[in-house]
Amino acid sequence: MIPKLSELVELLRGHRVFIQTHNFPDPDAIASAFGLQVLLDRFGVPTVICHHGCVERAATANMVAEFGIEMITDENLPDMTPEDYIITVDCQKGNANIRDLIGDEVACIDHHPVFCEVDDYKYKDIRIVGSCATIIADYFRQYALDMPESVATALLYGLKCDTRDFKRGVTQLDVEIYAYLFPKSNFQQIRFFQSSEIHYSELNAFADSMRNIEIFNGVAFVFLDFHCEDAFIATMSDFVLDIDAVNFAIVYTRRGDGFKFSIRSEFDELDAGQIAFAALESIGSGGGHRSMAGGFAEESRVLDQSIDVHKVIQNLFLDVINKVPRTGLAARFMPMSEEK
Ligand SMILES: [Mn+2]
Repeated sequence: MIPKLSELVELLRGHRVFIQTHNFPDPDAIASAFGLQVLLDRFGVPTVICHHGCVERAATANMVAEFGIEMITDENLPDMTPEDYIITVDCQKGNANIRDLIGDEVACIDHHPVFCEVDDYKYKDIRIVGSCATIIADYFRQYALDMPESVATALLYGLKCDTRDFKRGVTQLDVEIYAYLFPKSNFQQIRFFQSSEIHYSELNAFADSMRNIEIFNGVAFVFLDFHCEDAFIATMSDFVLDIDAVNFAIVYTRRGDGFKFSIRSEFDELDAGQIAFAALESIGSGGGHRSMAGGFAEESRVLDQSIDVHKVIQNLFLDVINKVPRTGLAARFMPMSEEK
């Protein structure tokens, strides 16, 4: 059941409202927040977009600058109070990718599977579709509101990013929303954003990490042994999955007191979110979609198992993956194997 937008508007009216994206927001998160801000403004509900962490990619920063999207980082929000309302977009309260701010998370609009149940949202629209931008665009479509070109372009860019140009996690609604946004958006701008997704400064890192790739029966592990942004890990795991010998990609790097993971799967049967959840349960946390997921492992808990951290990580994932029953494409191209 899709909740009604009017319920959200009624809930928010008279309150100070913040739209919070996940930390280090990506194009889908920012486009969704921007679209929702414009939408709520139509109903006389002003909002402030906020987030923790910087905008990592030049492509994403270009989008923010082109459309004049105003976003405030949490350090610059000293006056938020517990009475203020927060709508989380492209993320859910309680997950590792969103900082818990002092305001009250009353609403959630997201497209990720639920791994951490929150029962006190007053408004919840969680639909498992290709992007959060799809859900925001669907509000405009359902209510037949006209959409500025900037919003359409941002939402379409978010949709293209999260589905990697319609290569993963695509649903019927995403296709309908593509057709809806297409005539309203500016493709030249999207092309400009899309052509800045890899930074020149990362080329060496790219080449070095490819030399460290290890593949076991279609499952690839790449450890990025240098400081890199979340967005770079995501780009790398997309890239590794494109290799013919790889059907499942696990890319990770050191972050704080542990390791940050980006995970990709090309077979529905090997659900990346479920596998990340199960593999990382004993050393941290993981979750996400069928085709893309993420996670975190605490180094101290990895070291509890062995000093060879990479072996621990590989074994945890391979143990889970090797037990997943295969029937469809995975059975043909990635049969069960004892080999490690
Ligand atoms: Mn998203």
